[in-house]
Amino acid sequence: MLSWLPQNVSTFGGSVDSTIRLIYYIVGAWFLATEGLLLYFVLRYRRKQGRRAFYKRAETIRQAAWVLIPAAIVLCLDLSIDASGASTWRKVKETLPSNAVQVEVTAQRFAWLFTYPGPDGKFGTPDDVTILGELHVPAGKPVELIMRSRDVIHSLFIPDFRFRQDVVPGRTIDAWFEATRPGSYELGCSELCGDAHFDMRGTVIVHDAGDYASWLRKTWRSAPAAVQNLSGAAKKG
Ligand SMILES: [Cu+2]
Repeated sequence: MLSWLPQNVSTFGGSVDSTIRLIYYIVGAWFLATEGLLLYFVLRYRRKQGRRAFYKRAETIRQAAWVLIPAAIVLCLDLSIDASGASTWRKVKETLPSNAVQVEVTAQRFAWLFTYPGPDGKFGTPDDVTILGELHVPAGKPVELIMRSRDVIHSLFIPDFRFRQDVVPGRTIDAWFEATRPGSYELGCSELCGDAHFDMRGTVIVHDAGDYASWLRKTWRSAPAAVQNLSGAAKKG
């Protein structure tokens, strides 16, 4: 029924999907019930010779129950959606795994820059490596993104991971995900940020653990040239 959702390749994607599914079925069932009833009443009580419309107040408990009981059911279903959403929210947004691979994310009009700490493991040192539009991560390991914006609000969106996080100028925002399967996945900006907003499209490349280590080594070796080329390319955009 929900086959239009993209594939799920993250550890928390299943929880996000189950909340989406819950909303979908609850709202869907009420939509069918209320529209069906509306259609029935429209036909059943249509205009007829000799029958006049009249206004009826719900003065007895029995009459008021027609409104109060459905309202109570809607409230209970709302609370169950809230409960499901809150536990997913806590997992995705309020906990940060401690052993995560860290990558700095810089958003600017109109590019994503991904910075790796280099062999010394520290950010802000000369051996940092910055890559334009390509986020490389290992599979099966939590990845922490340390996110900043240079200009306006952007939003990093990776549909296959059920990952989306706004990046707000003046703030550093931490977010995380853990990809379950190696492969190449689309990322984009989901906050309209200017006339070349569509250019903020990129790729997440999920390596298996061994591949990721060798990719890192290769990237560090060729780093200085790569960084210069990439920061030049980013400025042009
Ligand atoms: Cu943007």
